[in-house]
Amino acid sequence: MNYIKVKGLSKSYSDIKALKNLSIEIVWTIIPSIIVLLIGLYSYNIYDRMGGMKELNHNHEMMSSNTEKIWAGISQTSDNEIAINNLSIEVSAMQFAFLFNYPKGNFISGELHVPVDQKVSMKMESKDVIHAFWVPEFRIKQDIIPGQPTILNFTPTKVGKYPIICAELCGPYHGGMRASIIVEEESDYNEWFNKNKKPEVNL
Ligand SMILES: [Cu+2]
Repeated sequence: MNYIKVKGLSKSYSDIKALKNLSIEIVWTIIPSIIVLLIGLYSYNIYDRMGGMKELNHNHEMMSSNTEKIWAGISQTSDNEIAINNLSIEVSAMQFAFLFNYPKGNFISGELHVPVDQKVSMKMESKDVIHAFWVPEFRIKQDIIPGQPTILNFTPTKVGKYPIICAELCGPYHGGMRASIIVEEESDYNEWFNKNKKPEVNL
């Protein structure tokens, strides 16, 4: 019964004249090719504007050690840029959470707060297995690897709360490894920052 059905189907397909029409084949090949090419060029341009094509610098002032090798990242920031715009955050990933360390405020947060329209520089490292920092709304994703810091820089442009999702299968509770990024007006961010910041302890 099934055999007859399949046979009948293949026969009706071979009868379709369009499959033998060269001009239609050319049109439906060229149009998607052009669309794909344009999407590719557009994406390349955005990735370039984000700094994705910049070479990774191996001695980064933001980092604790000058000789630390940065393995991957989107948008390397020059040391100058960091000096001017110093919103640097250290991200630790572990099974099954993200932690955001604000070295300037000497505190750690489970929520990532950033001011709108300011470039954020994040250095990320995993405490155990490979995780991935993904903010679907921002279209950014970067792996977080144990022992090999990666960099992710971005400039949020819209106030709001967005999900951060681990995009690398990292264990049984991987699906629950989520956090939030809160993009807020600079005054709100400063208020939050000042409320959380701790004085440096001199030992
Ligand atoms: Cu994970």
